Amino acid sequence: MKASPRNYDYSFKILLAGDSGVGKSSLLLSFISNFVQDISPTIGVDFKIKQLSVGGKRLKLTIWDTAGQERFGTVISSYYRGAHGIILVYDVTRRETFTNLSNLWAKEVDRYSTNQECIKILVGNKVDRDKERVVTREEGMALAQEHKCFFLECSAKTKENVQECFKDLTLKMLEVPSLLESGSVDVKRQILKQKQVDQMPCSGTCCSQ
Ligand SMILES: Nc1nc2c(ncn2[C@@H]2O[C@H](COP(=O)(O)OP(=O)(O)OP(=O)(O)O)[C@@H](O)[C@H]2O)c(=O)[nH]1
Ligand SMILES: [Mg+2]
Repeated sequence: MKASPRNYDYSFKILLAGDSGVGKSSLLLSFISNFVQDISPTIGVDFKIKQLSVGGKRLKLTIWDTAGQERFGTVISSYYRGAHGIILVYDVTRRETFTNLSNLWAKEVDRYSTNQECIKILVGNKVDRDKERVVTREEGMALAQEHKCFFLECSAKTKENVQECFKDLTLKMLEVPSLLESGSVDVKRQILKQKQVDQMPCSGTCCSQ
Protein backbone atom coordinates (compact mmCIF):
# COMPACT_ATOMS: atom_id res chain seq x y z
CA MET A 1 0.00 0.00 0.00
CA LYS A 2 1.34 3.47 -0.85
CA ALA A 3 1.19 6.47 1.49
CA SER A 4 -1.88 8.52 0.70
CA PRO A 5 -0.96 11.66 -1.27
CA ARG A 6 -0.56 14.77 0.80
CA ASN A 7 -3.66 16.76 0.14
CA TYR A 8 -3.03 19.87 2.20
CA ASP A 9 -0.13 22.24 2.78
CA TYR A 10 -0.84 23.28 6.36
CA SER A 11 -2.83 21.91 9.24
CA PHE A 12 -4.21 24.50 11.65
CA LYS A 13 -5.96 24.24 14.98
CA ILE A 14 -8.69 26.81 15.52
CA LEU A 15 -10.86 27.11 18.57
CA LEU A 16 -14.03 28.80 19.65
CA ALA A 17 -14.42 30.47 23.02
CA GLY A 18 -17.16 32.48 24.69
CA ASP A 19 -20.15 32.23 27.02
CA SER A 20 -22.81 29.59 26.75
CA GLY A 21 -25.48 30.38 24.19
CA VAL A 22 -23.54 32.97 22.17
CA GLY A 23 -23.66 30.70 19.13
CA LYS A 24 -20.22 29.03 18.95
CA SER A 25 -21.56 25.66 17.80
CA SER A 26 -24.01 27.37 15.46
CA LEU A 27 -21.18 29.33 13.85
CA LEU A 28 -19.20 26.14 13.38
CA LEU A 29 -22.16 24.31 11.92
CA SER A 30 -22.98 27.26 9.69
CA PHE A 31 -19.40 27.24 8.38
CA ILE A 32 -19.15 23.47 7.92
CA SER A 33 -22.55 22.76 6.40
CA ASN A 34 -25.30 24.60 4.62
CA PHE A 35 -27.80 23.41 7.13
CA VAL A 36 -28.62 25.87 9.91
CA GLN A 37 -30.64 24.42 12.75
CA ASP A 38 -31.43 25.01 16.38
CA ILE A 39 -28.89 23.07 18.41
CA SER A 40 -28.46 22.00 22.02
CA PRO A 41 -25.79 23.33 24.36
CA THR A 42 -22.46 21.59 23.87
CA ILE A 43 -21.41 18.98 26.40
CA GLY A 44 -17.69 18.41 26.77
CA VAL A 45 -15.48 19.10 23.76
CA ASP A 46 -16.26 18.57 20.10
CA PHE A 47 -14.29 19.23 16.92
CA LYS A 48 -14.90 19.35 13.20
CA ILE A 49 -12.48 19.17 10.30
CA LYS A 50 -12.75 21.28 7.19
CA GLN A 51 -10.41 21.38 4.22
CA LEU A 52 -10.36 24.43 2.03
CA SER A 53 -8.08 26.55 -0.14
CA VAL A 54 -7.19 30.01 1.03
CA GLY A 55 -4.62 32.34 -0.51
CA GLY A 56 -3.49 29.59 -2.90
CA LYS A 57 -2.76 27.17 -0.02
CA ARG A 58 -4.63 23.97 0.80
CA LEU A 59 -5.52 23.96 4.45
CA LYS A 60 -6.84 21.44 6.88
CA LEU A 61 -8.65 23.19 9.70
CA THR A 62 -9.45 21.33 12.90
CA ILE A 63 -12.00 23.50 14.65
CA TRP A 64 -12.56 22.87 18.34
CA ASP A 65 -15.75 23.76 20.11
CA THR A 66 -16.51 23.41 23.80
CA ALA A 67 -19.23 24.23 26.27
CA GLY A 68 -19.33 27.83 27.46
CA GLN A 69 -20.39 26.45 30.83
CA GLU A 70 -19.13 23.70 33.09
CA ARG A 71 -15.59 23.33 31.89
CA PHE A 72 -12.91 21.39 33.68
CA GLY A 73 -9.40 22.60 34.48
CA THR A 74 -7.43 19.81 32.85
CA VAL A 75 -9.49 19.97 29.68
CA ILE A 76 -9.05 23.73 29.34
CA SER A 77 -5.27 23.65 28.98
CA SER A 78 -5.30 20.90 26.34
CA TYR A 79 -8.10 22.72 24.53
CA TYR A 80 -5.94 25.81 24.09
CA ARG A 81 -2.60 24.03 23.55
CA GLY A 82 -1.16 24.52 20.09
CA ALA A 83 -4.04 26.66 18.78
CA HIS A 84 -3.10 28.73 15.73
CA GLY A 85 -6.31 30.75 15.74
CA ILE A 86 -8.91 31.64 18.36
CA ILE A 87 -12.43 32.89 17.70
CA LEU A 88 -13.81 34.82 20.67
CA VAL A 89 -17.57 35.01 20.37
CA TYR A 90 -20.16 37.20 22.11
CA ASP A 91 -23.85 37.75 21.50
CA VAL A 92 -24.67 41.34 20.43
CA THR A 93 -28.03 41.04 22.25
CA ARG A 94 -26.52 40.04 25.65
CA ARG A 95 -24.12 42.50 27.20
CA GLU A 96 -22.80 40.11 29.85
CA THR A 97 -21.44 37.85 27.11
CA PHE A 98 -19.44 40.86 25.86
CA THR A 99 -18.09 41.92 29.27
CA ASN A 100 -17.19 38.31 30.07
CA LEU A 101 -14.85 38.29 27.10
CA SER A 102 -12.56 40.75 28.90
CA ASN A 103 -13.18 39.45 32.40
CA LEU A 104 -12.90 35.79 31.68
CA TRP A 105 -12.19 34.57 28.20
CA ALA A 106 -9.33 36.88 27.19
CA LYS A 107 -7.58 36.00 30.46
CA GLU A 108 -8.02 32.31 29.80
CA VAL A 109 -6.59 32.72 26.30
CA ASP A 110 -3.56 34.60 27.67
CA ARG A 111 -3.01 31.98 30.32
CA TYR A 112 -3.35 28.82 28.28
CA SER A 113 -2.54 29.52 24.64
CA THR A 114 0.92 28.23 23.77
CA ASN A 115 1.46 29.96 20.39
CA GLN A 116 2.55 33.50 21.24
CA GLU A 117 1.60 34.73 17.78
CA CYS A 118 -1.72 32.96 17.47
CA ILE A 119 -4.34 35.01 15.63
CA LYS A 120 -7.44 36.10 17.51
CA ILE A 121 -10.68 37.32 16.07
CA LEU A 122 -13.49 38.88 18.08
CA VAL A 123 -16.91 38.02 16.71
CA GLY A 124 -20.21 39.69 17.60
CA ASN A 125 -22.84 37.10 16.68
CA LYS A 126 -26.64 37.27 16.14
CA VAL A 127 -26.69 40.55 14.18
CA ASP A 128 -29.91 39.29 12.56
CA ARG A 129 -31.60 40.24 15.86
CA ASP A 130 -30.81 43.89 15.26
CA LYS A 131 -33.81 45.22 17.22
CA GLU A 132 -32.53 43.49 20.36
CA ARG A 133 -28.94 44.59 19.91
CA VAL A 134 -27.35 46.10 23.03
CA VAL A 135 -23.65 46.02 22.11
CA THR A 136 -22.73 48.49 19.36
CA ARG A 137 -20.32 47.78 16.55
CA GLU A 138 -18.06 50.56 17.85
CA GLU A 139 -17.83 48.92 21.26
CA GLY A 140 -16.88 45.65 19.60
CA MET A 141 -14.20 47.34 17.54
CA ALA A 142 -12.77 49.05 20.63
CA LEU A 143 -12.57 45.79 22.58
CA ALA A 144 -10.90 44.08 19.63
CA GLN A 145 -8.30 46.83 19.49
CA GLU A 146 -7.69 46.56 23.22
CA HIS A 147 -7.03 42.82 22.99
CA LYS A 148 -5.19 42.94 19.63
CA CYS A 149 -7.87 40.95 17.86
CA PHE A 150 -9.43 41.29 14.45
CA PHE A 151 -13.13 42.08 14.51
CA LEU A 152 -16.23 40.98 12.69
CA GLU A 153 -19.98 40.94 13.29
CA CYS A 154 -21.94 38.03 11.92
CA SER A 155 -25.02 35.84 12.09
CA ALA A 156 -24.81 32.06 12.27
CA LYS A 157 -28.51 32.06 11.47
CA THR A 158 -28.45 34.01 8.20
CA LYS A 159 -24.80 33.01 7.51
CA GLU A 160 -23.86 36.67 7.12
CA ASN A 161 -20.05 36.98 7.43
CA VAL A 162 -19.61 33.37 8.63
CA GLN A 163 -17.35 32.25 5.75
CA GLU A 164 -15.51 35.58 6.00
CA CYS A 165 -14.81 35.00 9.69
CA PHE A 166 -12.93 31.75 9.06
CA LYS A 167 -11.37 32.97 5.83
CA ASP A 168 -10.05 36.20 7.36
CA LEU A 169 -8.65 34.26 10.28
CA THR A 170 -6.83 31.75 8.07
CA LEU A 171 -5.50 34.47 5.77
CA LYS A 172 -3.97 36.19 8.81
CA MET A 173 -2.52 32.89 10.04
CA LEU A 174 -0.86 32.38 6.67
CA GLU A 175 1.01 35.65 7.18
CA VAL A 176 2.73 34.49 10.38
CA PRO A 177 5.93 32.46 9.80
CA SER A 178 5.88 30.77 13.23
CA LEU A 179 2.30 29.54 12.68
CA LEU A 180 3.19 28.28 9.20
CA GLU A 181 6.12 26.43 10.69
CA SER A 182 4.06 24.66 13.37
CA GLY A 183 1.22 24.12 10.88
CA SER A 184 3.55 22.32 8.49
CA VAL A 185 5.25 20.33 11.27
CA ASP A 186 1.87 18.86 12.03
CA VAL A 187 1.44 17.96 8.36
CA LYS A 188 4.86 16.25 8.32
CA ARG A 189 3.97 14.30 11.45
CA GLN A 190 0.76 13.08 9.85
CA ILE A 191 2.62 11.93 6.73
CA LEU A 192 5.20 10.12 8.85
CA LYS A 193 2.45 8.43 10.84
CA GLN A 194 0.73 7.36 7.63
CA LYS A 195 4.01 5.96 6.27
CA GLN A 196 4.58 3.99 9.46
CA VAL A 197 1.11 2.50 9.21
CA ASP A 198 1.68 1.64 5.54
CA GLN A 199 5.03 -0.02 6.26
CA MET A 200 3.74 -2.14 9.12
CA PRO A 201 4.09 -5.86 8.40
CA CYS A 202 0.78 -7.30 7.35
CA SER A 203 -0.61 -9.59 10.04
CA GLY A 204 -3.42 -11.01 7.95
CA THR A 205 -3.34 -13.54 5.15
CA CYS A 206 -2.91 -11.00 2.32
CA CYS A 207 0.94 -11.35 2.06
CA SER A 208 1.26 -15.01 2.97
CA GLN A 209 2.10 -16.58 -0.33
N1 LIG B 1 -31.07 34.62 15.99
C1 LIG B 1 -29.94 33.94 16.08
N2 LIG B 1 -29.84 32.87 16.91
C2 LIG B 1 -28.67 32.22 16.98
C3 LIG B 1 -27.54 32.60 16.21
N3 LIG B 1 -26.53 31.78 16.52
C4 LIG B 1 -27.00 30.91 17.42
N4 LIG B 1 -28.28 31.18 17.71
C5 LIG B 1 -29.12 30.46 18.67
O1 LIG B 1 -28.59 30.64 19.97
C6 LIG B 1 -28.72 29.47 20.75
C7 LIG B 1 -27.38 29.02 21.29
O2 LIG B 1 -26.55 28.65 20.20
P1 LIG B 1 -25.33 27.62 20.36
O3 LIG B 1 -24.66 27.55 19.05
O4 LIG B 1 -25.79 26.36 20.99
O5 LIG B 1 -24.43 28.39 21.42
P2 LIG B 1 -23.04 27.91 22.07
O6 LIG B 1 -22.19 29.12 22.19
O7 LIG B 1 -22.49 26.77 21.31
O8 LIG B 1 -23.50 27.43 23.54
P3 LIG B 1 -22.77 26.36 24.52
O9 LIG B 1 -22.54 25.11 23.74
O10 LIG B 1 -23.71 26.20 25.66
O11 LIG B 1 -21.48 26.99 24.97
C8 LIG B 1 -29.40 28.43 19.85
O12 LIG B 1 -30.76 28.44 20.11
C9 LIG B 1 -29.11 28.95 18.45
O13 LIG B 1 -30.09 28.58 17.51
C10 LIG B 1 -27.68 33.72 15.33
O14 LIG B 1 -26.76 34.15 14.62
N5 LIG B 1 -28.90 34.34 15.31
MG1 LIG C 1 -22.05 24.85 21.82
